Amino acid sequence: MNKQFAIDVKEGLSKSPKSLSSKYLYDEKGSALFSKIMKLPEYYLTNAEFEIFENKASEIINLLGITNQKNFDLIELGAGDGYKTMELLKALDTLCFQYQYSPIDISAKALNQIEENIKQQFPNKKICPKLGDYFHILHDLKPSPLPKVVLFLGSNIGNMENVEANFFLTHLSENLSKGDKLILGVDLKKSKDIVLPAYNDSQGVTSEFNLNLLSRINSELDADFNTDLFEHTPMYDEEEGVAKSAIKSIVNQEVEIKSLDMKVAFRKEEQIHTEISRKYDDATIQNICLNTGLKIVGRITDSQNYFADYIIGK
Ligand code: AVJ
Repeated sequence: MNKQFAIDVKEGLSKSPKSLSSKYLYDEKGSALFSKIMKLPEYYLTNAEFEIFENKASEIINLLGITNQKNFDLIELGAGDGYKTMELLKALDTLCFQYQYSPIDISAKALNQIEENIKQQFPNKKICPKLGDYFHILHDLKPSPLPKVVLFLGSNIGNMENVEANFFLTHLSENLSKGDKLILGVDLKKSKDIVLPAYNDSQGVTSEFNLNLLSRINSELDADFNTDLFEHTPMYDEEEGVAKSAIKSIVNQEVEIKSLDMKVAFRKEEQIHTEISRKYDDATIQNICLNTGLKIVGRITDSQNYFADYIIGK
């Protein structure tokens, strides 16, 4: 992982335009900052999806087409703190469903947190956390004879380009059986006035989150980025429905990355692209499902129509 980080940083800062993968935003500090982002008033995504799970869990459950006589596997990819999922678990329990919950995350800390939260809320629940990259762990899931419901929430898929998302769904589909379901939570295309502040909050948490990537390079790769000389730069292309974040150099400068044995020159205003957060509509979802063997079964939105959870079936 660390070696891969070094390789990717070297490559990303050598090319033009410069870029760094958004997956590297989530070191310990970055994960804590993301938790803080989810509580910001401007970051409407979390509340919108929470509202869906709080008020419409039974509609979602109906669309899954599973009876409460049968046991099933509930698998969550990139579970984070599991706080939205808890609402779904409550609803499933109320309706006497039997299932085994398997959160998958690359952060051991996140998994421990979920395990603790679940134990408190549901002392008798059997949970089966799996540590690792969910793309790889999907292979282990196939042998289970039980029906599967996979959760991929929070518009996490929005960090992928549409071709990557299509590739990801193809891989997921290969590890599902007929009748299995995916609950895909996505942020919907909407006006810039609402989207942009979500990535440019007034307290500067998102800025800190983005610039933390430079601090991470400083500490893990022995570099000398001065974060005061860089600026968080959020953008939203309303037509395309993509929010983009970059880190912009405020001045002409050179940065040394000792472990990589490299010096990187930045022109004033030059950007490092760090993240895309794609927004969706029915057509885009249909598009990323094309040729994957997966089909849209239903779609549940929050009261403001900001966010949707698509129920997708094999
Ligand atoms: C976790 C990928 C859904 O893109 O909205 C939040 C990450 N970045 N603020 C998103 C993020 C800046 C978030 N996802």
